[in-house]
Amino acid sequence: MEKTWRWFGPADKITLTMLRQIGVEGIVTALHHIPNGEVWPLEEIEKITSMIADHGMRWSVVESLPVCEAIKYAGPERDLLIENYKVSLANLGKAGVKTVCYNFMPVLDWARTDLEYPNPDGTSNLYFNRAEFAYFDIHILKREGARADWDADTLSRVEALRRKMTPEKERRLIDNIVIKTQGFVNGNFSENEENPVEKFRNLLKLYEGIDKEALRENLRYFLDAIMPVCREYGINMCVHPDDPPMPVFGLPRIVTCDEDIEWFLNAVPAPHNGLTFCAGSLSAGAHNDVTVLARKYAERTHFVHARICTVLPGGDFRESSHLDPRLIDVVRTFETLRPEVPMRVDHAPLMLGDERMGYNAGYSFHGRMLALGMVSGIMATINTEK
Ligand code: DNO
Repeated sequence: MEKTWRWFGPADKITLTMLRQIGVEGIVTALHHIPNGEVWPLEEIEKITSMIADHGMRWSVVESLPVCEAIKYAGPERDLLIENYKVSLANLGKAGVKTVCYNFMPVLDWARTDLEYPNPDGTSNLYFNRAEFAYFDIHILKREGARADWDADTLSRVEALRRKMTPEKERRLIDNIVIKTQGFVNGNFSENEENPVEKFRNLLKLYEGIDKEALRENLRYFLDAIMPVCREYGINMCVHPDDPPMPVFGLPRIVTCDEDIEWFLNAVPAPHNGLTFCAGSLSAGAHNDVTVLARKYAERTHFVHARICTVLPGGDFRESSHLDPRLIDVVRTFETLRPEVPMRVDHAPLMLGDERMGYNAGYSFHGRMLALGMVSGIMATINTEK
């Protein structure tokens, strides 16, 4: 696999010069300054491709070319937005950037409750506390019918939490779930959102009456519309699985399990319609065996996110080591079947001063560098075994 790294553009504190020194071959990035739904102009794309080329690397993957909410819930402006999306894809194709990651998750791009959960060794990681997440749903968002969506065990943990909750802890939860995890990747929220909870409620309202079937049909509609452009320019689209791979806030989900992936790949059977195999997102659901899924869907996997989660009793989950044997198996599968697939590490720990640098949540420098070293070691070992 090609060793890539998610870089957040010229304003990223982690520079291309640094990345070249640590063995990165390809860059994963986006035109973060262009609002969701607007066309990505060819000149803007080319500025980035040549900046990366000047540093001895290539722009391997777009992550993400965002799909606007109106495409997901089939709002009146969806055809216009899809036309814009097609122009952006064509421009990317002309500039030679041919792997495009996106997701089709309503409202939320990914979810964590804790961004600096302490590890025994003094590092920290992202963490998903199911009870805190349910607390946010029931007591902060006050979503109608929320309580009925949670099991008895989680509800009793929520009750225990409620007794010791403080306004400060509530603020931190809102900040983690809505601002810090979404602000840098999801055009719906900005870092200085005045009333994030109200905004969140309004976004949820857009999906009233949209069930899983409707969401699936809207995804099929979107893919049918863009596939001709993908064929013309040789672009591989790679949907990112839902993170976490289970229902949240009563919203329909799209890529959470084997059955979903099978539906998705068969709905539009073109080779350009493929997956971002994010072992991390899929492994956060105890129902998924990532090694089995990796093997089954290797042929339609155009991009790999190398990380893995451990599900704990009660449904919490944490990011596991990049040397977890399940991740080694996933890497082995892709090394054998698709050697040219770009791979990036993801959600590494904060360590050795990362915590003071203000990096985007999950995107530390030292932690990711160590993780890349680990995954590179796995790849080199597998190569010598061939
Ligand atoms: C979080 C990421 C996601 C991912 C998007 C892809 O760290 O895995 O933000 O990039 O969902 O569209």
